[in-house]
Amino acid sequence: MNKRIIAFAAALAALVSCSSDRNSVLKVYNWSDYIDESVIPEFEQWYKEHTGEDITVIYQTFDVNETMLSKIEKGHEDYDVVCPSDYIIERMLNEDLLLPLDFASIPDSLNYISCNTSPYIRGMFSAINPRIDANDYSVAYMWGTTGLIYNPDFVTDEEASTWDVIRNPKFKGQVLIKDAPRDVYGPVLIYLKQKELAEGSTTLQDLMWDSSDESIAAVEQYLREVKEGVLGWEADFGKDQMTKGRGVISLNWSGDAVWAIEEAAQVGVNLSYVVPEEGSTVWFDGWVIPRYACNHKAATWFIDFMCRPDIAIRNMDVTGYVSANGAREVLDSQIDPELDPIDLSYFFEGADSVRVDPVLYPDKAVIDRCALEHDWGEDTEKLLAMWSRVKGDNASSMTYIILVAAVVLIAAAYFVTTASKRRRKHHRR
Ligand code: SPD
Repeated sequence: MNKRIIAFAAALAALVSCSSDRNSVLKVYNWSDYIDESVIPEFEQWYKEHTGEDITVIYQTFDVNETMLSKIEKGHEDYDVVCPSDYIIERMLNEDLLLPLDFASIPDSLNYISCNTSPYIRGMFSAINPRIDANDYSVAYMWGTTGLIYNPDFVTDEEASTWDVIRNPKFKGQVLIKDAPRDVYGPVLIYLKQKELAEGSTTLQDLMWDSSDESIAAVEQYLREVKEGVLGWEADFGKDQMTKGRGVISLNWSGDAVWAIEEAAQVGVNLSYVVPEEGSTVWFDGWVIPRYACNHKAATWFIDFMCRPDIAIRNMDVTGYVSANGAREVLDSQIDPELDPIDLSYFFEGADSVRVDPVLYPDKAVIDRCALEHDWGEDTEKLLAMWSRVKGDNASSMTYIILVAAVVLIAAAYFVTTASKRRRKHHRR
C-alpha cells in the first residue's frame, strides 16, 4: 500500500471517529507567543455572529516544528488548524497530510484571504514544494529571517557581521542558540561554505538541500566548538535572556529580535539584530488544515479571520513578528517617520522607500542573501540525531555531575548516621 492510500484510510477513519460535538469545537495548534490571545474570544463571537453557530476554540502551543509534526504524522491528532514552517508544509504535502483549502463558503464581504496574496508571498509559497503548490493548502501567517540578536555594548557590529561570532571565545557562556536544528544547520553550513559560495561552485539554494553526511559532519564539528560557549539551547527563552542582559549574542528569528529590542529598551538594555553577511534563511509559517482535522468549516473561518488586517496588526504588535498580510493598512500601521527609508517594493507595491523597522521587514538587499529551507525527507533523521549528539553531551555531563553529587551526599549521610550511632552506643557503655 502506498503512503497516499494509508493517509487516506487514516483520514477516513479520523473523520468517522470525529464526535458530533466537534462541530462546536475548534482545535488550534500554534507556536507559543505567536498570537494576541485576545483575538481568540473575538473569533468565537465573530463566528457566531456570521454563521449563527457556537464555537469554542481549544488553543494549544508548541515550541519546535518537529514536535508539532510528530503529533500529526505519528499521533494522527485531530487538530483543525496548525501553523508549520515552510519546510514542514513541504513535508506534510509530500506525505499527503494536508487538506486543500476552500474559502468558497465564506461570503465575499468577509473574505480576507485576498489580503494575503502579495505576489512575493505567493511566489515564495509556490517555491515551498516543487511538486505541489503550497498556496492551495496553506495561507501565510508570519515570516522573517534568521539572524543574530546582539548587545552592541559588548559585541561590535563588525563582530556580529559573521556567523562565526557564535564561536568567538570572547563571548564564552553568553551565547544563546535557538533549539531549532534546521534553522541552525542552514546558517552554519552557509558560513562553512563561504568559499564555495564566493567561487560560485554552490548556491544558497543548493545548500538548503544539502543533507550529505559530509556537510552534517562538518556542521556537527563546528557546533561542538560553539557549544563550549553556549549559555543555552533555547526554544523560547533566548529573547528574555538577552533582554535581561544574561546573553550577549543569540542566534534567533527576526520576530524574537523585534520583541527583545523593544523590551530591552524599556529597561535600558541596548540590543540590535543583523543578518550576517555570509547569508541566511528566510522563513514563512502558514496556517494549514491537517488531514485528521474534524472541523473544516470553523478551521477555514479561523484562517480567514487571522487574515483580517486589523487582526493581523494586533498579532504583529503583540508578538514582534511580521504578518504576511500585504494589505496597505498593515504597512501604514508600521510606518515611523523617525526611521530611515528602506526598499519594500518586493512586498508592497510601490513601497520602494518606506520608513519601517528593517528588522521587521527586511530590506530587499537582505532578502537577496537569504534562501528558503527545504524538506530532506528521511535524511531529516540524520540531522536530528546529530542535533541530539551535540546537545546531548551537555545533558550527559550534567546527569553525570548530578549522579556523582547524589552518591557523595548519600555516602556522607551514611557515614554521619553510622558515626552518630557508634557514638551513642559508646556513651551507653
Ligand atoms: N514564538 C514563535 C516563533 C515562531 C517562529 N517561527 C520561525 C520558524 C523558522 N523556521
